Amino acid sequence: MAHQWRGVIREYFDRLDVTKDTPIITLGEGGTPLVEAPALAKLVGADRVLLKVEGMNPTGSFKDRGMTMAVSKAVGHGAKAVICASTGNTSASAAAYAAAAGIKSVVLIPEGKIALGKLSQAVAHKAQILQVQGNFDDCLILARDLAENYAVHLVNSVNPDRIEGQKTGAFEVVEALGFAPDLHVLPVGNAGNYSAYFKGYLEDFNAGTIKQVPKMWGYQAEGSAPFTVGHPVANPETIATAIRIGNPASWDLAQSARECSDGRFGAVTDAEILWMHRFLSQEVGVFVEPSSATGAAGLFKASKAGEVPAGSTIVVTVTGHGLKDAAWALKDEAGNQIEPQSVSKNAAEVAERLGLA
Ligand code: AN7
Repeated sequence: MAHQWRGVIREYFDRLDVTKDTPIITLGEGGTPLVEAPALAKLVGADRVLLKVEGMNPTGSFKDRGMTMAVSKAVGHGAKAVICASTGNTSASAAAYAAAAGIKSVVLIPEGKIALGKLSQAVAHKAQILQVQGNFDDCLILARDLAENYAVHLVNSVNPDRIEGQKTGAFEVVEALGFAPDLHVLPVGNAGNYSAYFKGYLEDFNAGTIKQVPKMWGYQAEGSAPFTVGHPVANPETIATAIRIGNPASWDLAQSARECSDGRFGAVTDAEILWMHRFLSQEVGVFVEPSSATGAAGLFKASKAGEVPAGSTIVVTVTGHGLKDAAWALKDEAGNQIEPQSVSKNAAEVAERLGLA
């Protein structure tokens, strides 16, 4: 019988901050595919580009790697409720893991700014959901305040258990490739995942498993790019709602990861994000949410500036599933709604319409 993946805590038990007494709340997260993307490699002039497809996690995003840790530890501490601020994916994940643990979840979301797929998940898993009249950064301040003063356990990535779980993404990349990539590229919001991958690679480096840590390249949306402007942004704006974050919670961790890895931060426009979102669907066969295309869009932008080293092996984390925010796929390049044509049941007519006749 094929080996059943047991979730990141059991698979990486010795490399995580857990003990035999930690209850393990898992939905089988991790073990996601590293998919060869020759069309993207050709586009950017690299030897190999591989996508770490995090949409294959149980709730459809990378957040599950951190949430299994955060909720397991919360339950271990006796928590009866967890709370998070979220642009959508964290709330979907927190709600699902809280359901699995038999505890309550509270989610604070920016009013009107989360994708429908993600909201439906939080509702389905019976989270207590409040839309806050403010943006994500306001929601996080509120969540921290409530967790400090009331009996709810914070599961945002300011909780180190989240970063700890998410570092397993790097372990899996190294195991799948047998070495570290030259570059690791990913979208950045709070910069928790960027920091987590670096931590994972650094641990592999310190263990002697890899000879060097990849250069970490993180990309934000231009209207929401505190790392490229060098300070928090008060009113972040982008169609990539998952990364509509002006004051990244992991600012210091991310800056040190960038320095230690000789990496970079950059920004791309919403148009560049949507172009890459379509390219990944149409040319690579991987359907991601727009925010998740931000890393690949940044890589393409860098390649046009001649900044992608020839012969390199590049891993790009695509963070969330396309069905999370499906409305974008149903628009054409001009922004018009796409609707399948209606036809009769006559084969000759259908063939004609398809251009087969
Ligand atoms: C698809 O769900 O912050 O840089 O509240 O959903 O670790 O914040 C989501 C972030 C990238 C950015 N891609 O990761 C939330 C939230 C997707 C995301 C990011 C998010 P970080």
